Amino acid sequence: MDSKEKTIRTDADNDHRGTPMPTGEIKATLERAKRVLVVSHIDPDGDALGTQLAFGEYLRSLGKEVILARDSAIPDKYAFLPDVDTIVPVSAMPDDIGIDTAVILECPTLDRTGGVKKYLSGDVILVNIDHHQDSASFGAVNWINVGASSVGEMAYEYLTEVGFDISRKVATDLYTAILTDTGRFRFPSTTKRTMIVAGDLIALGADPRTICDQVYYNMQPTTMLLTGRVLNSMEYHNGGRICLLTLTRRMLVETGARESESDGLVDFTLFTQGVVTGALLKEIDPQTTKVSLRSNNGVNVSEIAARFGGGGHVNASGCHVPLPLNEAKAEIVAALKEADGLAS
Ligand SMILES: [Mn+2]
Repeated sequence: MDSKEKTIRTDADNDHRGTPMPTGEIKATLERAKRVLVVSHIDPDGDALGTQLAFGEYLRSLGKEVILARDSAIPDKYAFLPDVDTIVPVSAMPDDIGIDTAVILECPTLDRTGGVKKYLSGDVILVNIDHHQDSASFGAVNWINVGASSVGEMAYEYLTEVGFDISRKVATDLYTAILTDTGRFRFPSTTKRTMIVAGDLIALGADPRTICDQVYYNMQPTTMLLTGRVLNSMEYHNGGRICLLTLTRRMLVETGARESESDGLVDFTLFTQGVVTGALLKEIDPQTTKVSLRSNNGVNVSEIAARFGGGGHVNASGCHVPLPLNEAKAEIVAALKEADGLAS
């Protein structure tokens, strides 16, 4: 799930919806454990990695054997997190890892752990910590707080409650988790409590300038060149209410950027006054166009994505359209115009 999709949560003033923190239950379960696996979701983000590292430190402080596992690669922008390379790819793990307990962070279902799921069956006791609305209670212990900005914020509440001594390193992990999952303290999930926690983490040694720069303002030259090319493709339609961006194969070749370097570019479609819906069209091959859709009003872009076999959320969705770029663009503009007319 990309970060934008988290904006769909509402009622963010309520800090503690969902189940109350089962502090004693989590603590007792982890204290009984010998060997603990800590895992988060595929394609990990800052919240996944930061909170995973923080839990690793906490469990080691309890004298536990700890395995931090991941399904997918760690994005370059999180390489600065201390000891992030101790999170082991599942491809490098043996068949039997001898765990008795697992902490699963921000996974609505076990499938979200990707290849790590194979270790999460049998007698393994599962501790499920999440803040997603649709989270299933698959654990022996479940703590779901859909009002929390991030599992990083939840982890802070738990770790302080149990008296864990948060080091500068763990403060950096948790601050990164909260910063990124709130879209730099921007999404509606950002509460007064979120800011207090972030402030506490700064007091414990997290450096807001360095962390923000590492994550957001430390791009590869190829990424910046690609960003420039894609922004140069900007088009407005429907009297400036629809904004389109286009990414061609040629732009990738000419800038030397990988496709993954276009992550987040779709956000630019909503940065113009008066724009209510946006789309980024990516040429996958001569007959296929990948479309990312965004809206910031009543337009439900997931309905448009569903027409092309895709899906997502009301304000952030995606699909693959089996048409060349220009034909896909015409279809998407028509669909967005129609939806905007119905919504307004
Ligand atoms: Mn999260």
